[in-house]
Amino acid sequence: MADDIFDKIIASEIPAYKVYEDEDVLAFLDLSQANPGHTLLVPKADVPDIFAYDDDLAQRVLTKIPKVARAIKASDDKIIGMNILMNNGEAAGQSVFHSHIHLIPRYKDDGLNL
Ligand code: DGP
Repeated sequence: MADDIFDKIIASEIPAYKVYEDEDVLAFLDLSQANPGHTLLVPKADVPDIFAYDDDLAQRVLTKIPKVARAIKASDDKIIGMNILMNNGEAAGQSVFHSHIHLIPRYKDDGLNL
C-alpha cells in the first residue's frame, strides 16, 4: 500500500508522465512545470530527504542524474541548459517528503528565476 503521493505514482496508482525508470528510481514530469520538461527523479525507496541516504542509496540514485538529464535534453533541441536542485526539509522549500531531485530545463531567454 502506497503511503505518499510519489509512492502512489511509483505504484502506478495515480498517473504521471514517465521519463525514465529502472529498479531504483522513477523520473516523471513535475505537475507544476517551472519550464517545459521539468522532471522529478525519485528513489523508489521511501526516503524523506538527502539526510536519510546511505552510501548505497546515494550510489543507486544520484548516479542516475546525468542519464536522466541527457534523456530530457535529447527530447527537445531547444534545451540549452538545466538546473538540477533538491529541496531538503521544509525550511528549504520541500513540500513532498519523499526525496526527489528537480531537473529543470533551460531555454534561451526563458526568464526563469529560481
Ligand atoms: P518540492 O517543493 O521540492 O518538495 O517539490 C515537490 C514537487 O512535486 C512540486 O514541484 C510539485 C510536484 N508534485 C506534487 N504532487 C505531484 C503529483 O501528484 N504529480 C506530479 N507529477 N508532481 C507532483
